[in-house]
Amino acid sequence: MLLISTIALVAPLQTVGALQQKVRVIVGVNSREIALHRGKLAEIGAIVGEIPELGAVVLEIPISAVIRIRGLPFVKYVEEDYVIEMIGKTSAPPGKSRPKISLVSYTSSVTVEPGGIGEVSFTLRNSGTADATIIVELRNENSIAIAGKNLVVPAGASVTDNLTFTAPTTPGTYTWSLVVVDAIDRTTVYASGTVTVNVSSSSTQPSSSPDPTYTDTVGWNVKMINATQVWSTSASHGDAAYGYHTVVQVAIVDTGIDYTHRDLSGAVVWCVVSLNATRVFYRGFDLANCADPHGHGTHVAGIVAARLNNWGIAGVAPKSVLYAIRVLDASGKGYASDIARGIVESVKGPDGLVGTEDDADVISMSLGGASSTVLYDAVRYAYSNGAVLVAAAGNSGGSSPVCPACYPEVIAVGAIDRYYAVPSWSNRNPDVVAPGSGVLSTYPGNRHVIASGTSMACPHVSAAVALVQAVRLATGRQKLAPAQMIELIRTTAIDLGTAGYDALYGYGLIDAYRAVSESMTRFN
Ligand SMILES: [Ca+2]
Ligand SMILES: [Ca+2]
Repeated sequence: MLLISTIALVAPLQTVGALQQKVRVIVGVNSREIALHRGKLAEIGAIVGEIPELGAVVLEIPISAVIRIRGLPFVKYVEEDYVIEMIGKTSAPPGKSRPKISLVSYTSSVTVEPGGIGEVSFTLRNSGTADATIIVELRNENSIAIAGKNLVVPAGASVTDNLTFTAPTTPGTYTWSLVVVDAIDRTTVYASGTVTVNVSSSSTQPSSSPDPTYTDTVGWNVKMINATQVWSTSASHGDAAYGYHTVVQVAIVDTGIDYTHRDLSGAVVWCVVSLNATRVFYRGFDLANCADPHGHGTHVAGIVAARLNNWGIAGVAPKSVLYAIRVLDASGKGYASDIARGIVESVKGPDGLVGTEDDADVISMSLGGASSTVLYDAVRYAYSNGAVLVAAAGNSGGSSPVCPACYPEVIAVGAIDRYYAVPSWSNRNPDVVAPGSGVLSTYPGNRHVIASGTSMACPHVSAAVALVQAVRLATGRQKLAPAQMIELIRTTAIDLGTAGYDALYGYGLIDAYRAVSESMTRFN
């Protein structure tokens, strides 16, 4: 990343030719005074684009002019308009050595109410010479993991922990198993034991089964975050239980969306294009402008909104309404100025005005890069105007989320796989985690493909936010403000890994059902 400060420092050492090289910068001025300063800026370089709401002017100038721009009294900041990328697919982590793990003791019998929360505790011992990264799973009679936890057991040490699970809603005696597998090579089973789960009713709980009306494939990822439990409230909440409400819209800020995909039929209602440092710009209802030449945005969109249409798959909020905000080009890249403008346009919505019902309620960003002033200004603009921002934590395995997930106003989402393990590439210290490894979703050309990345985790949270807002509105409540939503999403997550917040899982796995139900009891 070429920083402006670096250019300014090295510039005197460059040849005259290098000083004439053009650089694209964003110049920040008071948003009310753009018209006043435009002329002065145009004397120094070519104005490429503007984001008036943020007081941002995109300029192409010779490198030698950076210092001159900096010296202007009305200039608040100057920064390079650098490239931000989609957070795409990555390969699986390499294999590891296999330590010696044994299950010393565990809860072999547990009694729980239908749909209630049960607990199984266990003690593991590692008698090998290397630390062990393992997964402990509680599997049901069909060998499907009901609960799981990623643990490190140091060499020569014992670890005691527990798993909590949601019991079946049908009373009866179930024979489940507690299984300890290697976190990397899951075919390696270190230990296992039988757990008898007695489900006996003393009260009736709402059904947690997926909607029986439809035959769409409901992926493990959708079930894992308890979205189907939200759908099962449709008898009382109507289509809001599927994420639909007339004034709830989710902006997918990405490579575009294949709006012609049969599984996204009718989902996309509006389009913004901001590409090539805002030089290519469109806002309107001609959705063809927002077609997806890459595939990434279509995959993300399907995780949110793939339709319940008895075909293909179902997304987390399968009746939600999308805005296609195309800010990344066919190679999955865009400039900070493009993304900032895309965010601003999402907030304003089709009517071009902030604070109206068509403003995007959720801004889903499966993209990231270094921090920038214009990007953070756009994030704060959205946040202060009521939009909930959600972003991918990043796929570099770094110790903190990339930007915009790096900002406190944005929910940073890390990935877990179907075994509740955090892939090595998922950036640490997210707010929450969501399914992001091996996720089936929509792909251009009426196809469905499996993809991995925190890009795939992010839209699960975006959709859950849409479910919360839609159900709140459908039940006569106000939408939650962004700060309230961040608090809700964090505190209703299923705690995984070390108790409380930890670097791997953040506050834990997003739980759409708990978020929706607690939003009703905790907020007016
Ligand atoms: Ca479908
Ligand atoms: Ca509006």
